[in-house]
Amino acid sequence: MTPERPSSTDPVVLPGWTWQPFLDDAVNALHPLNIQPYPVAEEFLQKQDITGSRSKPVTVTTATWACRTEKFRQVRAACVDAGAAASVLNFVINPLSRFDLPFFGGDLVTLPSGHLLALDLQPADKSDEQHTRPVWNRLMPIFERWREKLPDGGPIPEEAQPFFSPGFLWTRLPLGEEGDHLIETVVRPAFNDYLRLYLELAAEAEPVSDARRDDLLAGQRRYTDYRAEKDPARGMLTRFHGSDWTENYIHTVLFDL
Ligand code: DBV
Repeated sequence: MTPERPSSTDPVVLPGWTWQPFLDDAVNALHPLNIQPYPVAEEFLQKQDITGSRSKPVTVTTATWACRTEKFRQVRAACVDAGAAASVLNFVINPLSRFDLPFFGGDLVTLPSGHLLALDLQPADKSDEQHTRPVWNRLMPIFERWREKLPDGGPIPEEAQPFFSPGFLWTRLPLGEEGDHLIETVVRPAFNDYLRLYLELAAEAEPVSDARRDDLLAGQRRYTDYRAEKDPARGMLTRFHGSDWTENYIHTVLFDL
């Protein structure tokens, strides 16, 4: 059988998926960068299974869009569409450690209990001012503009703090019209503002020394190891696609540094 998406840069199109416009915005924003496919095994490019109960089966599709560019080691979007059961866009840009850049991290999650929305430019080393200050100076005004329009998402685990910037936009919204309206008028423009700033920072970034690169790489590894270990999607993905597939997906695609 010919796979539906032989390449990681082939479009992901999931009809009715909540986050399709966000993914389309992101892919369009990346297009000027001479994007190249990123190697992703076929079973992770697009995977379909049946979940739910025997009397109410639900089709679930998980698709991965990914690329690399001159300055990005890996850009990847994990796209989950299980209808009313779950809808997720988890989008991460992993810069090459040769450039002094944070990660772009977006976690847009719709569950039967509501929407969970996280956006940040996440530091590789939060204690390194040379790494954080130029980013935070430009991120904070954008953060301030959008966060006053959204309810606070509540506490996040203490152990996760080192991996977030002070510009971490984090909210929970109810399902229904009110939530949908905020997603369209606040979360989507915020997502695009964070991404625009990130791409500006990347465009300006110059290669660093080998010693500096090694420090940045060590920070990137701490971040990636944490994300792989604590991935909040592990339970959901295991229910949908099984444990072997999920562990391989987490370690060889989502957090593969
Ligand atoms: N999160 C991922 C990946 C996902 C994913 C790869 C492929 O890192 C989805 C999917 N996140 C996902 C799901 C949930 C969350 C929750 C399904 C709900 C889990 C559940 O309730 O069962 C932000 N995401 C969360 C939470 C936080 C984040 C703080 C709540 C954690 C919890 O309740 O335990 N994820 C976290 C984060 C980034 C991120 C800050 C980067 C901006 O990607």
